Amino acid sequence: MDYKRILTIQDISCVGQCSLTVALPILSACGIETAILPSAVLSNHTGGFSGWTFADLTEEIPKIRGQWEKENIMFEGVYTGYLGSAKQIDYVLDVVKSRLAPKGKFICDPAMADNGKLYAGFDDNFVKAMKKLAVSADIILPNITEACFITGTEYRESYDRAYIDGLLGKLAEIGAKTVILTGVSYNADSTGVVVYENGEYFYYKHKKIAGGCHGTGDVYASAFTGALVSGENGISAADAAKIAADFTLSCIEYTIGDKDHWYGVKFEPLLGELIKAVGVYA
Ligand code: PXL
Repeated sequence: MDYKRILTIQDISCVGQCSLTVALPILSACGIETAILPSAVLSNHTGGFSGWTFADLTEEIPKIRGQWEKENIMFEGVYTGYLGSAKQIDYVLDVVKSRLAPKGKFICDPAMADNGKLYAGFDDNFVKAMKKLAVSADIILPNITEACFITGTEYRESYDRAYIDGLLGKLAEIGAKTVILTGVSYNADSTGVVVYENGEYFYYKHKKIAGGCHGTGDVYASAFTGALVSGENGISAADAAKIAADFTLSCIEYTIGDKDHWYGVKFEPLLGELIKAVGVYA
C-alpha cells in the first residue's frame, strides 16, 4: 500500500465521538498519515448536551498555513468537516489552494445540519460560505438536509426518486462534482447512499436501524475518505461509499442497544472490520 499524508480540518469536540476524535483513528486504521487543523475546540459536541464551551480557532488558520508554506508542507488530500465560522471557510479555501498537491483530492463534508435543521450556532451566512466550499471540492458528502440548505430546496421527511434526482441535479448545476448523498431511504426498512458522478446514479442500499445515532456522518465521511485515499487508483468512489456504509452500519448495530451511549457510536471495536475491508483493495 502506498503511504499517503492528508490533512483534515474540523473541530475537536473533547467528548462526544465526532469530528477529529473519530477522523484520526479511522484514517489511521486505513493506513494514512493524518495532519490536523482544528477549526475550534469544544468541551463536547452541540447535539444533545445541555451546553458547551467553544474556542474559535479562525485566526489561527492563516498563521498555520503561512508556517506550512515556509516549510513547504503539502498534502495528498484535504478532508474538511465541521467548521467554526463563516469567515473561517475563506481561510480553509486558502489552505486547500495553497497546500493540496496537484493530483490530490479535496473532500468536503458540509457538516452543518441534519433532520431538516441547522446545527446550533449556524445561520444563512454560514450556509452561503459552506456552499462556496462545497462547489470547489472534488467530492462532497452531504446528508439530505445539507443538500437542501446548499441548493435552497425544501426539506422533506419522505420523498421519492424524482425528489432525490432533483436535488442531485441542482447540486450539479451549481458546480458540485462527485456527490455522495447519505441517508437516502425510499422505504421504512432500508436506507442507503447515492453516488452521483458524471451524471451517473449509483445506489447502495442497506438495512435501516430505527433510532439513529449521533456522529455517524463523521464516521461515514472519515471511513469514506480513508478507503478512497488508501486505495486511490484501485478503488472507486462507489467502492469507498459501500465500505463506509457497511462500517457505519456495524457501528450503529453495535451501539444502538446501549441507551446510555446516545452521544456517539462505539466505533473502536469495529476498526478491525474496516482495516480488512480497506485491505481488499490495497
Ligand atoms: O457530528 C457533527 C458535529 C461535529 N462537531 C460538532 C457538532 C456536530 C453535530 O452536532 O456539534 C461540534
